[in-house]
Amino acid sequence: PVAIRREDYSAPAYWIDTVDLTFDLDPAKTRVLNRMRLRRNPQVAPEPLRLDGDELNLARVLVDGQGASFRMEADQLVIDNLPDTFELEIFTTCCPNKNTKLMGLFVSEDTFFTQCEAEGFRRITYFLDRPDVMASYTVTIRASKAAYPVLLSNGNLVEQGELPEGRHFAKWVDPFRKPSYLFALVAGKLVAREQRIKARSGKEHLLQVYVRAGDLDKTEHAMNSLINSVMWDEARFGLSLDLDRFMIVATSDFNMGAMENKGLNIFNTKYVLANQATATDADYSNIESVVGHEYFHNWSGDRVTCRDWFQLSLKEGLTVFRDQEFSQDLCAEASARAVKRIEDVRVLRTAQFPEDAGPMAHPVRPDSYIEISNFYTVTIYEKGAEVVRMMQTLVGRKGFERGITLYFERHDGQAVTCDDFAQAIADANPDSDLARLLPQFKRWYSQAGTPRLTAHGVYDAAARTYTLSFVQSCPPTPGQPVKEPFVIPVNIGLLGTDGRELPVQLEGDAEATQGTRTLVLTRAGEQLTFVNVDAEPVPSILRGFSAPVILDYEYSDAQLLTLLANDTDPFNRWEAGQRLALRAALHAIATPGDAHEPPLNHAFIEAMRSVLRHPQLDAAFKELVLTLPSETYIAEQLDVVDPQRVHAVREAMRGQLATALFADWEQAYEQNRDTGAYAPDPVSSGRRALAGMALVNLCLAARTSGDAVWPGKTLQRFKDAGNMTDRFNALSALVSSGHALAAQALARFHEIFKNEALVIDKWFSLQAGAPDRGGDILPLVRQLMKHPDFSIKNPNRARSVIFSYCNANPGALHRTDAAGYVFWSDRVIELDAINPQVAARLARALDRWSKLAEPYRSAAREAIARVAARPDLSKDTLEVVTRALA
Ligand code: HT7
Ligand code: ZN
Repeated sequence: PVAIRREDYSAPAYWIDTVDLTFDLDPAKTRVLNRMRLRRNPQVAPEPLRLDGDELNLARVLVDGQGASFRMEADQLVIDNLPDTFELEIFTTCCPNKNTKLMGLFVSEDTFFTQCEAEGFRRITYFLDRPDVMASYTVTIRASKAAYPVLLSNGNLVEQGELPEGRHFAKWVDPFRKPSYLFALVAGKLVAREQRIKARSGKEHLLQVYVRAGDLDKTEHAMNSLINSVMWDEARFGLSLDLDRFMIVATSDFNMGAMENKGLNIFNTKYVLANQATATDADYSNIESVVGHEYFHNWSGDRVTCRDWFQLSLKEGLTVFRDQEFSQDLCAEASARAVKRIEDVRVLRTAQFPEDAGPMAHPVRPDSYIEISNFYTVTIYEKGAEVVRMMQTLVGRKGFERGITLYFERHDGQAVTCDDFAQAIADANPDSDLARLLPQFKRWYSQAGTPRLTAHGVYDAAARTYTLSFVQSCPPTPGQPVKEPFVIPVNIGLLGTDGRELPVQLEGDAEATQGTRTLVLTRAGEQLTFVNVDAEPVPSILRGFSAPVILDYEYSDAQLLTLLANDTDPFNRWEAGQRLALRAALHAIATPGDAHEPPLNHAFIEAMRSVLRHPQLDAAFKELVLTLPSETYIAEQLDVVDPQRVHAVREAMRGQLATALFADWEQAYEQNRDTGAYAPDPVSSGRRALAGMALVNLCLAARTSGDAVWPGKTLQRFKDAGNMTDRFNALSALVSSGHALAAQALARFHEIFKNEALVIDKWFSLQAGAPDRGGDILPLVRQLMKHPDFSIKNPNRARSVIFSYCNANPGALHRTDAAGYVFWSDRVIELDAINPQVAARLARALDRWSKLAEPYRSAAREAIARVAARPDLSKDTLEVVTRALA
């Protein structure tokens, strides 16, 4: 397969102005008539028309109504000698019920759906399937009325009626020009929750959430999230809904979370369906942010789209930033905003930092790809969002809103680049650091890898100054051996040793300011001096995680304990606890001789006790502080990783916290267990999270002590719970502590929820992701795959078993007998024949193989090589395994 390179971009040789599609839906053979008006692009030297296609059966090609000569070059349909403007008619058929890739037109539970991003439209008809070709669409859908009573596409329904032989039709016109990747069609037996809303402008809109008949009672939260999203985008950025009708449809077979097709968003059921009996607080929160994310794409993605797929982060980074801000703004309390920020940073550091350090590392704006689907990554999404956030930090919140307004005014209806976005934010803020440093700032788009920022502080008592020296560097990444310095905004505050926040005054400042100050670093090394400092301070650096970097500062334990107890910045307060825990883990891993020495020291345990007992701290924040860094995050800090050692040390730490804080866990459980009538708000979900954590610890401690009281109480809680969060937390406590009562709870859970697919996913996932004890998880996973409810073809189910084991359970995957890797390679190969996108995601599970200690390293490499050697591998999977072996 050939690599597509960003530098090879050229404008299309033809524009498509209008597309008139007629679908005759039949699961086995759907007929698609595509009538387009095209015109030559005068800015490009004349060349033949090359239309993309994939797995289509071509029946007819007419140019201006006449049979035309054409040829096929690989998957492209090529037509020479075309006039400057012409009408092109193409008639094809495809097989939706054989479409296991779930790209293009497919059938899920007797309903037709489409997925066109990034390159799925070419599986529906021949087309210039690239985002800079924007056309006006008219779509007519014809189908059996009994089997497919609801017929949907983008835009407005302009006509509908009966046809002979029990068929009917609907005609949709989209008032906005759009690229093909935003096309959508849905047809099936669906029902909708509807809500009419009035926007600020006074304009009325119809909002609809379509699901299967039995699921209507699970759509209220998605609808409320949609209403909140519409209101928020108007209030925060002045961006209003531009459609009369906005539809969301849920499907249980979907490769990703959701898709922002214009006016007709298609969602994985996981991000739509919720009621308190079946969905956890985490599900509610995910639904809110994914509904928001897709809605916000209506502007950042649909109204202004990407010129080419290298610019993917233009819409994805910006839209993740917008959904993160939305979720934060919905929090009434500042502490809940901080919790959301910590959760977002945790995702970045446990998933994106490893990606940046591994074989798939790529810049936020990549330079090349073989299969674009492989680049829907945490780098494009989450790191891209951090780049946008840094822009906001550099221009201020109001300045950023001005920049967004200018961006949409300037580029409405266009397909543009990341450069265009950064330029608009800078142009709206000409006196800002961003405008001054724009070319250098844009290195965040072009350079891969996570920068390391090393800081060192020196206090001069005589001069009453405190000098911080910073050195930044960035490791080589594939194709980028050397990096230039980044612009790094560093939010900083100073604490006295008594924990009180000090005023900060930099050399040259007229006066001191209270609280956080933003330093803008630009050079490989630089020094900044604070004046009028009465005693050696404790620096609180990178508050709020103001830049996506690894910060090295040689904090003493005492300084970290001061920050943990006192920092006014909740992010750094949490971070201090994480640093202490990480330090303990790394020390224990490095000294295997001390196997019987417990990893956590007295000071750390007492600090955790203080947090747990703290009368002012929120339950949600406590839960985050008391969660130890993940095995993946710990492993990232090591040059050579023995995954079993990492697992053993972290388990020992968990056990220590469970036992040492036993009485405090009991108290935390009793204080937080009752949250009143169920509501998924941050305060009550925080209390449920802490109560759940307490149960896990109480069951874990019971395992060591042999006590039967808490496992018994946990089982009772499982049975009596009034909502899925409490029920699932109790079940998890029994399963993760390996208690004998887990078996009956699991059986009962399955019996209650056997008809709820999303809950059964949780049931599978919990078991496949459970802590390994003596190699018991792999045989269990093999058994789960034989369960009548398991199907590898359904991506959610495949993820719940196979991914939960391979991607989220390192202690169980990395076995000295290599059986975990063999299982992984078998599943990648099996999935690749069904759904290459899902297979390629699974293939990423061994990205970090080269860091592993022996015997894991050689065995993992062998497993990857085994996959790479397969003939007929999809280019999706081939790209991932080839890069892993490079
Ligand atoms: N923009 C959407 C991306 C997406 C996608 C990409 C490849 C294959 C299947 C897909 N489904 C959705 C999702 C989003 O970021 O909103
Ligand atoms: Zn998106």
